[in-house]
Amino acid sequence: MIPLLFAGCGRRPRPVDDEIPGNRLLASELAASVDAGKVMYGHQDDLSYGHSWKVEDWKNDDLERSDIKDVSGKYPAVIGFDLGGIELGNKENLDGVPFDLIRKATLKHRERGGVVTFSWHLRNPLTGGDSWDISSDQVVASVLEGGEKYEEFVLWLDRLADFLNSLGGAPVIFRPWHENIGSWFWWGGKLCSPEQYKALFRLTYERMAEKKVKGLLWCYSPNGPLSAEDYMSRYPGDEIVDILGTDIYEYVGQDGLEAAGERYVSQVRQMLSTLEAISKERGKLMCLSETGLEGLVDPHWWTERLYPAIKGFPVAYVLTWRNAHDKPGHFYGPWKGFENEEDFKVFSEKNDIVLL
Ligand code: BMA
Repeated sequence: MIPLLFAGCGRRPRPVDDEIPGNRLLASELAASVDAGKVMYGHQDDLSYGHSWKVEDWKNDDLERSDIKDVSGKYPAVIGFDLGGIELGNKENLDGVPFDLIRKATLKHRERGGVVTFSWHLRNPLTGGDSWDISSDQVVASVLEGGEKYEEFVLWLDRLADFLNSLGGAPVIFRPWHENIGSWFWWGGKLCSPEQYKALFRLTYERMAEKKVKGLLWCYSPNGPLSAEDYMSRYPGDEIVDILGTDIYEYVGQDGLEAAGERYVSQVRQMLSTLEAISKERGKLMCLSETGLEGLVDPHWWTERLYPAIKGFPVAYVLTWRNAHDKPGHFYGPWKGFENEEDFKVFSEKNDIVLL
């Protein structure tokens, strides 16, 4: 549980524990921003690569390039990185980003006053496949205490803890076991019971505490939209979770772009209104932990879709997914020269949207 001091914003005060001041500070920063009616804009992998470039020599690179900055003149307030691969002791994550670069970028962004969030697309400990390997529904069972992969999984958690400890207490948002109601990751809805899922989350939380990892704010982020009941069906508990998140993307189907955009706005608003009620009741922060439209095929996506979707909700941040440097159509943020640059600029200059 993260100690929080919320001044008169309807959230329940929580006890203060001076041993872990970093996460208290970060939570207060997020709460203050929400209370001021602001939403921080975030982008995945922002300082490590962009649509057509990547940092080659992280040691000698100041990590000052950003697709978002190229377009808007400012850095995203929130940057996401993925820790997939840390569990194996790899030097680079699953997308080829060195963990040393992630550490350097995290500290740099933090110094700049920004917020960093980590997701974890880790390997499948039972089959040896990746996060998306759903060939067995025994994986979560196998890593819980008494399971055949328990010891190995604890070693994976310890490697994660070692990396987090190497940040020297810099506070970050940690968002493991995401999109867990859908069934595309080995910890997904049809791949384990709610009790097994909660036990997995708890094991992760407790192991980080045992390894004395400081500075984590824990985010729970099922794929939305969902009813409150479905959202809470695998909720690990108020004593663990600090931020209620959700991942919702816009998908263009047979009915075309216009319908997809309208569906997206309505799904996001429905989910955020559900989250607002839960977060008020439980004294939690909330965010749109992942979102976007692949390839930004709507030239007015920022001002006519994302902005109306989040307008008026107390979301601490929204994060659009990565601009892959090696897959030309796989991008969710603007980049210099792309047609919806101007629309992003207008979005980024709104009074309630925060960049740095
Ligand atoms: C997914 C895609 C993949 C990537 C993964 C982890 O959504 O972007 O290409 O490997 O996230 O970053």
